[in-house]
Amino acid sequence: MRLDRAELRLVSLPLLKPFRTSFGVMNGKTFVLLRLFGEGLEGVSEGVMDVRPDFREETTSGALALLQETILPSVLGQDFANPEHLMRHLSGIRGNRMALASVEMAFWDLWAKSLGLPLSTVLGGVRNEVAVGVSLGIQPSIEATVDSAVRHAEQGYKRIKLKIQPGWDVKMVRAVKAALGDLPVTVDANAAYSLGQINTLRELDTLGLDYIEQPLAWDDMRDHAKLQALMQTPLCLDECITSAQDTRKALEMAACRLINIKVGRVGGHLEARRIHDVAAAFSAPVWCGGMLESGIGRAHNIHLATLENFTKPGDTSSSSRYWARDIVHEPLETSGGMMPVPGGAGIGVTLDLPFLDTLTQMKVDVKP
Ligand code: OSB
Ligand code: MG
Repeated sequence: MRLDRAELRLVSLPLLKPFRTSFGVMNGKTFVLLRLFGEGLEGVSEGVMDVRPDFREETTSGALALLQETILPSVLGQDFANPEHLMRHLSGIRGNRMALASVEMAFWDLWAKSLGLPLSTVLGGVRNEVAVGVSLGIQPSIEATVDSAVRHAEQGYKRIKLKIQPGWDVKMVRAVKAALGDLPVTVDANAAYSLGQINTLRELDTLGLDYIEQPLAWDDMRDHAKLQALMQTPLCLDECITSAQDTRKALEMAACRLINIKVGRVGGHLEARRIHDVAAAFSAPVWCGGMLESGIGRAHNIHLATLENFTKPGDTSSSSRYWARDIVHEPLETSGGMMPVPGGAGIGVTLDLPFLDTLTQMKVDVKP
């Protein structure tokens, strides 16, 4: 597959409702959209870096510059036999896995289209729909949280994940658990606690949660290992994991018992699949996380989640939860807690270009 040219955009899509986590409030999603052209076809990806480096360290502005000035010029005009070949070519680039994932994922879409196959098939997926849960942001009150959790449970979501932070945890989680009965409930702290708050963490341990996601610092596996040794409830790492090597180390030191895989966080589908394989070798389940993606990133996530060891419900819930109108034509909607894998070649969704143009803050064409 020869890569002819690329188009980079910075896109802003307003959320229907603000999404609050321990690190801040999001009123919309501003993301890097990459269109990669070759052999008369087009592959598309969505970056998961944020405007502020408050989840991990990469930013939209930093990634745009790196993609435009360094990564894209080094691959355009070149021929790559497959995604492995492309990533070997880029292997000298340290870190910056969100920026690398943008190119890698757009290439997979392009390559799957050239083969005339759905991305899930090319990745080795084993199902045509994936189980999903929902991630609920921090609400103004416990009543509002219980209400929202019950409404989403009624829609069939297979697990409810609650965002927590110090002062918004045990009491709220207890109320939601009481309202939901047997439905799996999890919490995600986005790194808001430290071992100094062990008393609260021990209380969370008594609530029958399915797992606790990233309670401690974004870059600290060691303290997670200390905490896991004190807790019955499995820990799940998100921010800490950017590679298969990270995954091996985390599971070897028992810093967690399962992994949230976000393809955009770990450098693309190849690395996501390696993480999936390493976790399987440790008998650790994985599930597919989300970063409030538009239909492009969401479609990539859904295809990835068809791999065998994605045995826990993911975060790729219906697009209509997030957006009044998505940037792709095809609806990505769940029914009974299942998200169908978009059919057709590649990621199986197509850009609504006139609508996308109205959301585009910046656009640049990159040529060899
Ligand atoms: O930690 O999983 C996270 C959203 C933005 C940034 C980080 C996270 C999240 C979510 C929402 O939990 C997942 C989604 O609905 O896409
Ligand atoms: Mg998380």
